Amino acid sequence: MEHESEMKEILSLLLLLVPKDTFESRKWNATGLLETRNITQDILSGNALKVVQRDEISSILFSDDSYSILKRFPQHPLRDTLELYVKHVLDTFTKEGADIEGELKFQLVAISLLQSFIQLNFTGPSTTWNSNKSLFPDLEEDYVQKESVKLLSIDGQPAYNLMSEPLLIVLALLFFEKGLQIDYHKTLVSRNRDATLEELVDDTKLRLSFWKENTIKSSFFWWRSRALQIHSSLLSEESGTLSAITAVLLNVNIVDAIVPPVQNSDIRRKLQLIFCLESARNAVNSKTEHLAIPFIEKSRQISDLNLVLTGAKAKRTKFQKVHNSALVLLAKSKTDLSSGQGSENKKKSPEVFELNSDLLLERPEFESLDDLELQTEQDTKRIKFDSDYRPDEGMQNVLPICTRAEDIPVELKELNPNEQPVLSDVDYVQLLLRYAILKQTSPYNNPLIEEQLGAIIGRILYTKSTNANWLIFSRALWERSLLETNKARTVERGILQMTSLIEEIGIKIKTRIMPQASDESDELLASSRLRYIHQLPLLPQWTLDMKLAEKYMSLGVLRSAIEIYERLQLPCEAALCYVAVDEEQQAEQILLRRLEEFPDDARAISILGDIKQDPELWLRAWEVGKYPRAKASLSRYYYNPPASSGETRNIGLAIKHMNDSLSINPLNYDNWFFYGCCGLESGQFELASEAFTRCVSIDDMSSHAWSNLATALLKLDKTRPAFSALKNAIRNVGEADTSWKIYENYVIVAAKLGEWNDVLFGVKELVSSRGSRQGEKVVDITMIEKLVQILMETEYPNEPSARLTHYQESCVDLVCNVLPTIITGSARCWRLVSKVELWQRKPWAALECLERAYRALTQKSDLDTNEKTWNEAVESCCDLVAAYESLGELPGRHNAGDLVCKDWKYKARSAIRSLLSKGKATWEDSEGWDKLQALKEELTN
Ligand SMILES: *[C@@H]1O[C@H](CO)[C@@H](O)[C@H](O)[C@H]1NC(C)=O
Ligand SMILES: *[C@@H]1O[C@H](CO)[C@@H](O)[C@H](O)[C@H]1NC(C)=O
Ligand SMILES: *[C@@H]1O[C@H](CO)[C@@H](O)[C@H](O)[C@H]1NC(C)=O
Ligand SMILES: *[C@@H]1O[C@H](CO)[C@@H](O)[C@H](O)[C@H]1NC(C)=O
Ligand SMILES: CC(=O)N[C@H]1CO[C@H](CO)[C@@H](O)[C@@H]1O
Repeated sequence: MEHESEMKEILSLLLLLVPKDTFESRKWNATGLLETRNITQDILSGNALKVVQRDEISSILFSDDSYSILKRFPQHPLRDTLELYVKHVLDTFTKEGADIEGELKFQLVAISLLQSFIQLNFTGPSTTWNSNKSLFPDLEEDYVQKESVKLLSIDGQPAYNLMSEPLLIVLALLFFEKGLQIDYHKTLVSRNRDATLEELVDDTKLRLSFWKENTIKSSFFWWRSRALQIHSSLLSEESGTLSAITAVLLNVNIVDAIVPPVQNSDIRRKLQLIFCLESARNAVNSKTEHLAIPFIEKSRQISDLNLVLTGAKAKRTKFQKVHNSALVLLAKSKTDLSSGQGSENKKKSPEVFELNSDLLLERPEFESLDDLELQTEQDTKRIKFDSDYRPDEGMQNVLPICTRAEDIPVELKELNPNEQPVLSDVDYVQLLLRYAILKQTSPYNNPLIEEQLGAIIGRILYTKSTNANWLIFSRALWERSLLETNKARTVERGILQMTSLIEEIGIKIKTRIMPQASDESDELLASSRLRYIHQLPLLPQWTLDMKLAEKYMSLGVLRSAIEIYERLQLPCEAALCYVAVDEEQQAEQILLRRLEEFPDDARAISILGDIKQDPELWLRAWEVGKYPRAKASLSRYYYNPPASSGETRNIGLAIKHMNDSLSINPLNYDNWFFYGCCGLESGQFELASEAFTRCVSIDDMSSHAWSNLATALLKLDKTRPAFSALKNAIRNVGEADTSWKIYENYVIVAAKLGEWNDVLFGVKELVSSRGSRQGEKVVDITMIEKLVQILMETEYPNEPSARLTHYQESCVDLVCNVLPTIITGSARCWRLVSKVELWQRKPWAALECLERAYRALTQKSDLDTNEKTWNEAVESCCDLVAAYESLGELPGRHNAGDLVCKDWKYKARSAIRSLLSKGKATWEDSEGWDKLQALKEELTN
């Protein structure tokens, strides 16, 4: 195709949202795709709205034909009107444009609409586009706004009422759908409720595979995923549908189609990098953070970012003399990547940073790197980061930690912690994503986690640079202020920062905290602010206020929180606020008022249902909007009905309702888990195994889910798969008190499969973790006997230099080293130890074991009263005597002519005598007594 490579390059640079200069400096062909390039340039200069004002574009968008279609609204529904309109626009573009250029231009218009919407609601600076003027000149603006917002409802959730220019995003979404020839039945704009999520996913996959080598379509897929993420951010909760389709769209093939693998260029690497970052971001946005971990790890490999968290001595303020231990994140970008950012980095960024406000940016001063494990617990100012702190494997990938300074990679050790090098912008983005993953997967308000989070933010904010990107920098400031509000010492300052940031972000005003805009044009600002918007977690303007309100709530300042929610017109959130302080009446009133105006707000109906615990309301919420949480509430209700309802547990209904909820939102881990437990409880093991399989596909580090999956599989006689599930459970098991149960199952299943190495491993874990607390009671002696029997069947190596097999070595360690530390009175155990000592040709040690067994048993306090104890003691005495006899004269420990026990006869006799004298009072007539007497006779002869 003519201009193929040029087109690929244009689309790549556009996906990367490179600075205008970078784009201009490429060596383009003199002819061809000229218009496309000019339009792209408008978008890259932060002037997306100018695109629709270009003559050749506006003559299509706003032609007489177009207006005659648009006039159908409001007699006809807005959705139908726009369907016709967008179809008309696409047809006109592809009819008029020469070969590919028509389709390309159509895509560029879609991108312009999307970027303009983002600028208007996320990043600023504000610009002018007036929907009613452009498309519906005769209609009331409010009416167009309201009807447009309605089209953005999905999965029962309404979109935010007061967003600016909703029609822009609606159009962008429709343009992307039309460009991919998605039919009306499968649309996500005013989603058709009869199309199941499965159908939508299959349809998307079909298109992806059909066009997997088509560059323009691949770019369409990618941009559509971005648009869906924006759509998702306009809702109060995550939407299963939007997250699932985004994840499908972000298919690795799209990178290949845009820059083929043969072309191992810098651009390709950058595209792969943002692809990974966007995939990770989707997982973060949809609250399935564990799915982000492989992508974030891949991002690190591609960009070659080197990072590690470690300890350092630090002074926190100018006035503080003592040095405390603090955490510091050492990080370094691969150099050629940051210089590869080229002209942009050399040039000053449009916004200037002054970071010396004491109040706002108190920064620690690091003295030297420090081992973390050296810290003492008594010193409360220090971080307790003791040496057995062991973050799990996944979290190690999110934030690698070095507890000892000597383990820090050389490259990072050389860095001055106070003046770390500037990172490339994408690496900052990566840090912010790692931050989000860590934050979302960690317990709230855990001081150690907060320190770690603080260290990440510190690494972003404390770099001496006048070139930081506005979006990255303001996000870091925002997160930092949220962290500050979690600490008593800094909570007021945190709130103050939040408030001023809300005022400042997006508005070009003279500022104290935020970067100040120099005299550059709005366009330059807009483009640099938009550069990484598709890789970072999305925060529309109003959600900043919502976070502030949440913060007020958590501090107990109810009035301020409610004021904010009312100003933002978020009745559901205000109602939840009242519920939190047990003012249900108020909450109900707010919701009822909302429902008068918006009777189809499924989320509001469902929340009302939650307050009143009324199944009718949940059913209605499902009916009007298929709101998945309504069904989840119903499910939990029937699983555990309130006493007042007079109902009893109905697992069948609980399962049925949860099944419905999961069909709309299949990305909810907790709901799958609950569903699985219902399956186990009701004996539906296929269902349970499906459910827990879904759980571990969302979070493969959940030991509980793996273990429950194993339980279900065992019931289905799938022993081998159950065993591998248990292996995963064990890999991820923490220090939880219940972990021994998992090991116990593991041992049983491994034994069933004859995996003796695994049995051994499990038994050892059990003995060492529980044994130290509960002693020999927890020892599964039968299992250990089995293990010893297997050991006995092998040969102890004859050559002194020969090595033991792994099994032999490990079994010897368990029986001879671990077991003796916990057994006290069990002759059976000691006999086992003795057997193994003998196996490894240590008769002296074997004899010692039997002596210890004898001593333990003869010292038992119920020797006089309990015949069983007496008999056991007699038996151990017999064992001991027999051992003296057979082992006594063997060569001894030193192998220097010494014997195992030279005076064995004497010792044997005194052992018998001592036991006889102990039993004399009670057991003179017993069988045991006679046995001892006979033994004594034998010895004297
Ligand atoms: C310029 O156009 C010619 C012919 O149309 C093509 O062979 C060449 O690859 C193009 N160059 C670039 C940089 O796209
Ligand atoms: C593209 O832009 C250049 C300069 O910016 C202008 O000279 C040229 O006429 C434009 N071409 C088209 C087709 O818009
Ligand atoms: C747009 O809406 C405003 C206010 O709702 C109305 O006054 C105006 O007539 C409408 N049309 C135009 C072209 O602005
Ligand atoms: C819901 O139940 C149907 C019928 O039993 C089953 O085919 C489907 O897989 C279930 N859905 C989920 C999400 O488990
Ligand atoms: C409704 C709303 O929050 N609008 C905001 C969208 O974002 C721009 C730019 O940040 C703000 O100026 C608007 O106030």
